[in-house]
Order: sequence, then C-alpha cells, then structure tokens
Amino acid sequence: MKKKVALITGISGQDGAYLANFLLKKNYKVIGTDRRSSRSNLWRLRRLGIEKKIIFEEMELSENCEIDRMFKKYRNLNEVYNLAAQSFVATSFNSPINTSNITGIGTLRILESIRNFNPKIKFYQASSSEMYGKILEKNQNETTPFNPTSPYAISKVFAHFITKNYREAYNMFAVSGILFNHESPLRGEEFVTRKITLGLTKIFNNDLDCLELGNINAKRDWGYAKEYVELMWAMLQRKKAEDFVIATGKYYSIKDFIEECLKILKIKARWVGKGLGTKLVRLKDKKTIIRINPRFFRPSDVNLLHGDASKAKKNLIGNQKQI
Ligand code: GDR
Repeated sequence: MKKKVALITGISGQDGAYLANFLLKKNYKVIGTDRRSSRSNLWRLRRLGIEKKIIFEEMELSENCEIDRMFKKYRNLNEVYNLAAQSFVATSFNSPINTSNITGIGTLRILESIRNFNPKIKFYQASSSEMYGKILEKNQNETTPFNPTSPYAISKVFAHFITKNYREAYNMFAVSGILFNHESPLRGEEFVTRKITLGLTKIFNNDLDCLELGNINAKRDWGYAKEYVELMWAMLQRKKAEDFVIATGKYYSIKDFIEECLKILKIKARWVGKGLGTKLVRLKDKKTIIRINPRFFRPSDVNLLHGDASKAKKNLIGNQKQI
C-alpha cells in the first residue's frame, strides 16, 4: 500500500512530537514544519528517537508565499495537522497582534493554500478549551458557546470558525479538535504543570529555595498529550468531518496539583495566609517553598474548565487502535 503523507505544523512542540511518533508507527511519511527560530528546539523529537525520520521544512505561518511553496512542493499530501501557534496564553497579552497573525490568520493561510492546491487534503485544526473562557455552561461540549478571555483564545476562536467555514463552504474535510489541557514530560517549562514538577524537584534536591506562581485557584481538566494526539488522527479517519471535544471530565485546581506532587516527593508542608499572601511552608524547617508573585497573574484568567467528551467517547475513543 502507498505510504500516506502527513504534514505537521509545530513539529517541535509537545503535540507535534507525539503525533509524529504515532504517525511514523502507522507507517506515514511525516513532514514537519517549524518557524525558523525553533530549529534548535528539536529535543522532544530526539527524546522520542525520531528526529532523523522526519522531513523538516521551515514555514512561517505569517508568510502566505512560504505556505504556498510547501503545498506546491508536496502535492501528494493526505493530511495536514495544524499544531503551530503562539500557544502560551500569558504571552498573548503582550503580543496580541503576533498571536492573532500566527494562531488565527495563520490557520486561514493554510486553509487557503489547501483550497487552491489540493482541496482533497484532510485538515486538522488544534482548537482549545481556552475558547470557552469565562464559561457559559457548567460542562463544556461541542455546542457550548465560546466566551474567550485572552488574545490567544480569541485567535483560536477565529481559527475554529474559519475551519468550519471552509468545511461548509468548500466541502473540505476540515475539522477541529477542542482539546482541554494536556500535559506530559515533553510539556514546555513555561506551562504550569511542568513549572511545578520541575520547581518542586529542584526544591527537593536543594537546587531552589522557593517557587513563585500566579493564580493557584484556577481549575483545569488535564489529560495526557500522548493519548490525545491519537484522537487527532482518529478525527481525520472518519467518513464525516466533525469537531470533537477531548477532555477527561475531571478537574483539579493548581493547588490540588501541587499537593499531589508533594505526596510523590514526600514533602510535608502547610498552606498559610490568604490571597497574595498565600504561602506553602515546609514543616521540617519552616521554610517557604511556594509563594505568590502577581507577575504570574494574567490580566484576565480562565478560572474553571470542565470538559464533556461524551461525543468523542461514543464515536472516537477506541477506534484509533482499529482503523
Ligand atoms: P493554559 O495553561 O493557560 O490553561 O493553556 P497553563 O499551564 O499556562 O496555565 C494553567 C493555569 O495555571 C495558572 N497559573 C500559572 N500558569 C503558568 N503558566 N505559570 C504560573 O506560574 C502559574 N500560576 C498559576 C494560569 O493562570 C492558568 O489558569 C494551555 C496551553 O497549552 C494552551 O495553548 C492550550 O490551548 C490550553 O492549555 C488548552
């Protein structure tokens, strides 16, 4: 059988690396693109032992002509996974225009190239639970209205709807996976789970005195990235192009996450104080090991996300092994 060919934008990120690994195991030829500055950032692919199995290309999502060039060069593409984005929510408040250009309009640029060069290519868009923002329904599913609260989330809403528009207007197989937070050892260190696991490990090893965090009362529905990428692929193998929410259905606060880490490291500690004065004090030496720094608060944050993935459970989960 002829090898399928997939193009992954954002190949050097957590999801890009796991998805590439999964597709290579399925005997795909994988083309991975990244912006120029992240060339040296291939440690995840190296860690998975797949760096040499991927065809790398530079492609700036801000440059129409670079995207066109890619689709001219690889006319035999079967699937495109758009995982590239300015993906750190906090940064989007400082760089709202760049975030909109890459995360929002970048998606449209790819869809336009697909429409022009080969509308038969299947397209996956990485939509985000951040789009629900200040939530309008207790559990968020595919029909829950979006209420975004950051330039990042607003850009993702644009990308989400333009993907839907190309599906409906041009009959393209273009779908979005609305993924809730998903973590792993390959997660970037700026995201809260990695920041906490790395920070507490350093404290355990006496390499750090105190970890500073922002809003520790925020609650997230955290899943495992390695499992979630398989569902991206499963969405593109279906007969019907449809969007899916991917979530665990369970949520925890950042504080809960910290407490789980403390158990694993066998660090006994106690929360003291309130609000900005909240501190975590280690019992054995009364040292403050976590404190709040307002620098890590966002101008507006998403306080609670709680996904309802019933549609995916019914139609998608389990299928990724069989197809
Ligand atoms: P998020 O992930 O914004 O949900 O988006 P992140 O891990 O950055 O934040 C989660 C929550 O933790 C709070 N928080 C802190 N966050 C960071 N990064 N650093 C801190 O010191 C800190 N202290 C508290 C945040 O305020 C927030 O409430 C992630 C990204 O991967 C997006 O690209 C993706 O779309 C969504 O998940 C689904």
